Amino acid sequence: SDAEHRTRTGLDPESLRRAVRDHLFYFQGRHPATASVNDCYLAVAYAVRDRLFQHGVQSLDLLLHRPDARIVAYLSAEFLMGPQLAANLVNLGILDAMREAMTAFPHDLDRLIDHEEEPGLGNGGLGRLAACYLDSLATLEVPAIGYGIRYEFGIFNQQIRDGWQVELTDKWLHLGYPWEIARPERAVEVRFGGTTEGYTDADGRYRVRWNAAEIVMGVPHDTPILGYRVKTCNLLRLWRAEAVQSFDFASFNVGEYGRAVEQQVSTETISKVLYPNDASPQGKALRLKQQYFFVSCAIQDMLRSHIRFGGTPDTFHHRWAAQLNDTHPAVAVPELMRLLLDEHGLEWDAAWEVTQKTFGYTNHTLLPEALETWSVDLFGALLPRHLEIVYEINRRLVDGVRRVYPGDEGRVRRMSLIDESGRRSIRMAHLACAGSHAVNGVAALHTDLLKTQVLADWVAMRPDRFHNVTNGVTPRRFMVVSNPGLSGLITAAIGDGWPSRLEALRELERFADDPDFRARWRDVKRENKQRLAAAIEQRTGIVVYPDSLFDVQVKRIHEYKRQHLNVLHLLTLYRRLKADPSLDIVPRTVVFGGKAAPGYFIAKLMIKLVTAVGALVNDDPDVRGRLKVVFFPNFNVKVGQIIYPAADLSEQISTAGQEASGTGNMKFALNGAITIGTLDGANIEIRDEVGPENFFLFGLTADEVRLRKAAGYDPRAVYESNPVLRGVIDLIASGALSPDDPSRFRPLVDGLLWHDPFMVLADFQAYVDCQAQVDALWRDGEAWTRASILNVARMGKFSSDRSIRDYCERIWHVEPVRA
Ligand code: 26R
Repeated sequence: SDAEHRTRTGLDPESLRRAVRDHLFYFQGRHPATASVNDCYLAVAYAVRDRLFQHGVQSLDLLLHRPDARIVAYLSAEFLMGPQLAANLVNLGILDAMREAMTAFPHDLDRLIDHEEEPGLGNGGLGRLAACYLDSLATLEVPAIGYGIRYEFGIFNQQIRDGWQVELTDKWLHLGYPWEIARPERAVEVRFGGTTEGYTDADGRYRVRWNAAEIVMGVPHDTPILGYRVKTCNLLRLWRAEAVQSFDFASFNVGEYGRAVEQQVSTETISKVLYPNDASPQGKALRLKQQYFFVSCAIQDMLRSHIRFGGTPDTFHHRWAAQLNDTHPAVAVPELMRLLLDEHGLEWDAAWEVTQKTFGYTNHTLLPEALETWSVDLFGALLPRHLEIVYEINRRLVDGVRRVYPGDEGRVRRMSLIDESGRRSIRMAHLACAGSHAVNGVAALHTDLLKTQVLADWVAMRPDRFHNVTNGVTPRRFMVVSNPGLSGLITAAIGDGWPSRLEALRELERFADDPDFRARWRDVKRENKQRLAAAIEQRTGIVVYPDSLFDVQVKRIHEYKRQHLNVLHLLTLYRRLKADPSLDIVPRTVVFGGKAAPGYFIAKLMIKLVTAVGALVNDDPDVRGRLKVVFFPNFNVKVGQIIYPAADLSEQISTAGQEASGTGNMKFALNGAITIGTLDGANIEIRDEVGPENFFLFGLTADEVRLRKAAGYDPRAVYESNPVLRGVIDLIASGALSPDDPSRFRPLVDGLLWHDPFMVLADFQAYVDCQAQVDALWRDGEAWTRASILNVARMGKFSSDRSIRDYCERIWHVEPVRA
């Protein structure tokens, strides 16, 4: 009936209210009056999901009638999606309607939004970028599927106990995840191990058969991805590993129940847990299994659908543009080759052309320890057929290099897919380059360094395949959802078109000198800071003052990101105050947040150092509350949504040349924070856009870092010659921050004094001087506000919509499909 239909699709408060009541009553067996917060949350989520699927079915219908349309497959081991409820309500345009609908229930909408737990299926930048790109693809009406792994346990939850990080299992599924739908009927089989054998087929052609030792089922779980105020609804398709049969009756019958269950348990470990490393890969067999598992599921799924829509294997690339999000899915290259050669009977050259035209590869890091390699032995044991294919790709590659550069065996060794020094291993970045028609970096400097250093040999051979696509973030989540105050103010000034046309923010420039507008701008920031102050007190017990300068560094904890440089500045301020308690200083609240990889000792020590500095300064009577140091626990997307809107100063202080792009830098600036940063990653482009007078720049350039190292950098000499630096280093070394264990921070101090690979000491004085400029601008509240407004006004370039347009034009050659 009509009324029933509206209960599933209606967007007005009354239909929504009916929909929520319906779900509560008939699906959860709850009476509205006694429903718990989780009951209400699930009911609202299901009501919203109905509306998403309504759009989803329409999107699919559209594709059915457009078999010529090219679809993007974003292959990523990580998708850091963040909370879904508020973002979906915003994209559907029913946030207010739902808020009104929920007045009839015992828990209001904001309580439910706050209750939602996020699926933390990613480590940091790379996984969150994938999520922003899904939002933009849908918003730009480009058909797309994100393919990944449905980890049962995502990134660990971080607790701080006695100032140290403690890791807890992330049980994101424990209360039920309402946004996905399992599709067991679309399961595929993935094989591992065994041997290969050659044979001659009916046409007399030599073929290869893979006799695998193990079979696993991949079961897709789909989450609808709706664009902002459009009808396009794409898909995030995550694969869960399951045993082929849950009981091995043969073993069961002879009484080997244990063996049968063991088999099932071992199969299901494949999608059990996300590896928390955000830097150095461990050559773990399970990780390679995860990678091949989801990639094989994805490629089989794509081929199946291509053929069902009437395509043939040799036109696969007409239908699909597949992006490799770093090298984690690079085994897709030999997997597509295997399917085309062995299962669909294509010849090598034809299969190779399809493969290269299908894939693009994005590099996300230059850190040498993060460049993936797999030992040939492990790879061959798990994927014997793929190893043969990798060897054949390499044979042809090496032939090509020798043709172009006869006699240059050094170049052959450098470019080979196989690293022959030491235990033989496969260089996954080289495999990804070989199998792709386009390779890109994620910010101008990063692409430049990629081209001139890490992949220089590849550029020499195929210069036209290299591109830059500077990262971006979605303004829907990181402005509209998380900062309603600022968004409302902007909309009142320039209209409501900016969230999907972010360059329109430039119209704010004419308000930068309007005293009234500035005052309202400050009011919004203050409210956001109050909200954060409350969260800080609730989670850490530390009281902070919203009138102080909120100075924030949130990101994974890593030496190259230099949280310890920030700490050295704090101790500099502290020592000044101790020397002269009546000193007139700018009150600051310095907030840190971020997870350390569980096995990364120095990173965990850096967290302890921050909390130790907090313990030292926060209640010191000489400080009188003018310096507060907070470590906000368990930084994730949800916490970010509280923190970014409340920041005055954004710390982007990595060693130049180390941070590929950074995306937190964009989230801060879009929320009116001013950046203090180095010429690294996308900072450079942010500064170009907002203007050097609205950006606090300090530190060595990437070139200077390189030259200084080449000339023999001696951190000890810097220490000896700078009394302020000596003061703070000595303070840490003295044990005053760790009376219970005076030598606790010795490893950190010694690392800085004797090695300092990230040039912390070299940049120390420039950083402290630059912070003094920050103070000076802060003291002029009007000038600060003006710079804040101009930052937002000029950040339009950093919408992920712009990034996705770049990918569509330069790399994927795909077009929107409009309803
Ligand atoms: C374990 C191993 C293979 C591994 C290494 C590195 C796993 C995950 C990573 C994470 C890296 C690739 C990452 O997140 N890189 C970040 O990508 C962001 C999006 O492009 C950039 O903004 C950020 O600068 C970069 O560090």
